[in-house]
Amino acid sequence: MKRFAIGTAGVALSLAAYAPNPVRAHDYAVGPLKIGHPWARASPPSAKVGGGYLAIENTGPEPDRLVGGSTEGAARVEIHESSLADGIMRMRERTDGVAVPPGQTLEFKPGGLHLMLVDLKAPLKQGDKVKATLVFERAGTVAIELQVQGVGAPQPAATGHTRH
Ligand SMILES: [Cu+2]
Repeated sequence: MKRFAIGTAGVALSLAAYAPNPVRAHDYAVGPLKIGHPWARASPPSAKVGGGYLAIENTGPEPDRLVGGSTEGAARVEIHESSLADGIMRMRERTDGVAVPPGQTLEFKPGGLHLMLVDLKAPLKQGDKVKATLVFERAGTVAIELQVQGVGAPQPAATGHTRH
């Protein structure tokens, strides 16, 4: 019986070790702000920019504002918003940042608000974790990691992207 139990544990362990890169939610907090599951999309080898996505929940009574960020993976981080107009996806930079009203959750996702990683130092590869920081007007700075996910998820089209 004992041998059988050990053998079972070994099988379970090796299955876990070989499981293909499960995407797990991961969260961060700074002050009353909760940062939910930051991720980025894998980028093609020639891409100079990549998109970063996350949710920001403001559990406090005061408004805050995401005003910027940085990452080890790119020269700089910009806050962008994509919108569809006349069938063309366009992006514009939110140079004044983006408000996080009290009691609300702001979703950064493909096709909408996103972090634009500009001048990538290397392609973003699925399974990578990319360190980054976010800067809020009130809550200050928080260190996060963007989990790089596969190319399957829709990404903001490059069409109409304003020159950086
Ligand atoms: Cu963009």
